[in-house]
Amino acid sequence: MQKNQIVRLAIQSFLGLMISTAIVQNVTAHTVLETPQVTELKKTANNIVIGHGCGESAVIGTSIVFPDGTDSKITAGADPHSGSLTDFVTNWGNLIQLLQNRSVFSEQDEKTDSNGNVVGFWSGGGRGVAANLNAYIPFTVSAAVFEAGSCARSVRFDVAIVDVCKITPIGGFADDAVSLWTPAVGSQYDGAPGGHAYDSPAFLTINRDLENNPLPDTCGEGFDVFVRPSAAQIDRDMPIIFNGAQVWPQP
Ligand SMILES: [Cu+2]
Repeated sequence: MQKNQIVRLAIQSFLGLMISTAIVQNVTAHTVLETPQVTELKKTANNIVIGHGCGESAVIGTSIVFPDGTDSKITAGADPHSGSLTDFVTNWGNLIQLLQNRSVFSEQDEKTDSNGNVVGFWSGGGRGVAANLNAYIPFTVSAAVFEAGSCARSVRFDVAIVDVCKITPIGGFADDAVSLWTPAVGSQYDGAPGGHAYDSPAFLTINRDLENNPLPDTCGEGFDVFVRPSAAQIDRDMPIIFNGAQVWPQP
């Protein structure tokens, strides 16, 4: 009898905890990748998941920047890595491809670097995403190949995303104008320390295929690699250019 009561109380408090956790998650569902972890040597379909509006304001567009690997900040294990990203991933340039889909926004395009490699994309226009709803922006990630001789067991990329609710100049960024899901690397899109989601980029982690591309014996456990875009790259690649003109932020 006493034991039954204890069990019932335990179940009740567990359910209570689950409900309160669900409420908290609902409020803080930031914009992320639907599939934040993928495996080397496999092409994967993915989505940017727009998590909520800018406060009560509808999202009218979104702009995404992946680290280009050229001037990115690379950390190997706990140590800064001064060498190239190709020491760990041999083919990072141009693995991202935007999939056309006008169900969320009416316009979209990729962003490319001077070599024509896709470094991000944007989507915007139309009636927008209601502030209380989620939306998917689909894209693919082609098969990444880990450098066989490296000790990297995973590479995590910080993905900088800005959800736009009002078109303003950079100086007009406020909580009802933009949601900044960016790494704080000193770009104009950092936002303010302590602000909503400050320094909370989305992540794309590529895990090494340890069966088909095992770590060299000398590696032991191996290490994780972290790649953040540079401030210069975010400043260059975040603006939305439409028909040759910058439409966001207002120049
Ligand atoms: Cu949020």
